[in-house]
Amino acid sequence: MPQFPGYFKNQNEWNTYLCLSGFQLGLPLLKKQALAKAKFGKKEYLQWYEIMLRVRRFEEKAGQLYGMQKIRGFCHLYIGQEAVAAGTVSALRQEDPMITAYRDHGLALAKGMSADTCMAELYGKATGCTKGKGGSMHFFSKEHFFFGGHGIVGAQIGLGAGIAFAEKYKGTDNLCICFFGDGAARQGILHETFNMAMMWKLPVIFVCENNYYAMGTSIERSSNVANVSQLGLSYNMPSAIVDGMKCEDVHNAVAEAAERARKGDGPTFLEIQTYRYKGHSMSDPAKYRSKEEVEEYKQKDPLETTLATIFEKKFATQAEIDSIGEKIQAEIEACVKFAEESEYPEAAELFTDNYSEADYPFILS
Ligand SMILES: Cc1ncc(C[n+]2csc(CCOP(=O)(O)OP(=O)(O)O)c2C)c(N)n1
Ligand SMILES: [Mg+2]
Repeated sequence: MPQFPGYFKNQNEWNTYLCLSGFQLGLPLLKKQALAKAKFGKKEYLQWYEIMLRVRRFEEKAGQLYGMQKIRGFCHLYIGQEAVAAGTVSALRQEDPMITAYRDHGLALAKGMSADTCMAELYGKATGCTKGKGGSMHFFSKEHFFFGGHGIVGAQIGLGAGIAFAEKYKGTDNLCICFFGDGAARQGILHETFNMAMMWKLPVIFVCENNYYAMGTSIERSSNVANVSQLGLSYNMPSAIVDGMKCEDVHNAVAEAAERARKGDGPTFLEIQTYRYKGHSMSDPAKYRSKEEVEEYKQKDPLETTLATIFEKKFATQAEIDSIGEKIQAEIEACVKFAEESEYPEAAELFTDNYSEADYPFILS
C-alpha cells in the first residue's frame, strides 16, 4: 500500500482516495495532489484572477438587476464556484467542447463568451447568445464550443458523452468537459452514461461540481453515498476528489484527466468540491444552512487566495491589480448598457430555430 502522503488531511481521506483512484482495482492511480507540485507562474495566476473577477462582478450585477426586475425568470448565480471555471479553462484547449447545467454564466464567461452577449441573453434581448430566447439557463455558443446551459437536471451528462463520441468519431483529439451538480449525480442517466463512456473509452471529463446542496436538500439527505466520486468506481472509471476552492488543484486534476482522454484512455470522473455563496436561485433565501457554514467557505474564497498568492509571489503590483479591476468594471458597465439598448427579438423569431421532426408521430399538422 502506498505511503500516506502529507497533503491528505488524514489516513481516512488517503484510504478513500486510494479506493476512488482505483488502487484496489489495479487502475492507474490518479496523481492528484502530486501534480500540485506543477509550477504555476504569473501567467496562470493573472489569468485565473481576471476570469474569476469577471465572473464575480458579472454575477453580482446580474443579482442586482434581477432585484430591479430588469432580468426575469430563472437565474442561478455561480458566486463562490469561480475557481472551478478558471482552473478548468487554463488546463484545456479552446476547442474542447464544454457543457453544463443551468448555473451556466460563470463557465460561459470563462470559455470566452463576452459579457455583452451573456448580459443581453439575461435581458431576453435579440443580441443575446441565444437570441434572447434561452435566458439564464440556456447560454450557448458554437463559436466558443459552449454547448449549454441545460435546465433538465442531469440531461447534459448524456449529451456530454454524445459530444465526446462525436469528437472521437471525427478523429480529433479534443475532449468534452461535462459539468453537473451533486443533485444531478443522483439521476439514472449518470449510470447509463458512465457505463457507455467507459465501454467506448470516450474522451470526456465528467465533473460533479459538488456544492453540497441540490436546491434546499443537502447531500447527506439525498443519498447514503455522500462521497460522490465513489459512483465512478462501479464502472472502473478513474475518479478523484478535488478542492474546488483552489484554481491550482482544479487545473491539475483537469490537466491529468485531459491527458488521459487525449491518449485514448477514456473518461475521468472528478468530484470538485465547491460552494455557492448565494441561494439556489434568486428566489431562495437559503434558510436550510447556517451563516457560519457560509462564512467558513468564504474564508477560502478563491479570489482572495489567488490575489494573496499574486502579491506574495510579486506577480503583480497593486496598480496592476487595480487596472484589471477597472477593466472588468468597464466591461460590466458596458454589457449592461449593451443589454439595455438592444432590441427584443421580433415576434416572428418564435418560429425560428425550433427543432422539429416532420414524421414525429404525435404532432398533428
Ligand atoms: C429532471 C429534473 N428534476 C428536477 C428539477 C428541478 N431542479 C432544478 S435544479 C435542482 C437541483 C439540482 O442540484 P444540483 O445538481 O446539485 O446543482 P446546483 O443547483 O447545486 O448547481 C432541481 C431538483 C429539474 N430541473 N429537472
Ligand atoms: Mg448542488
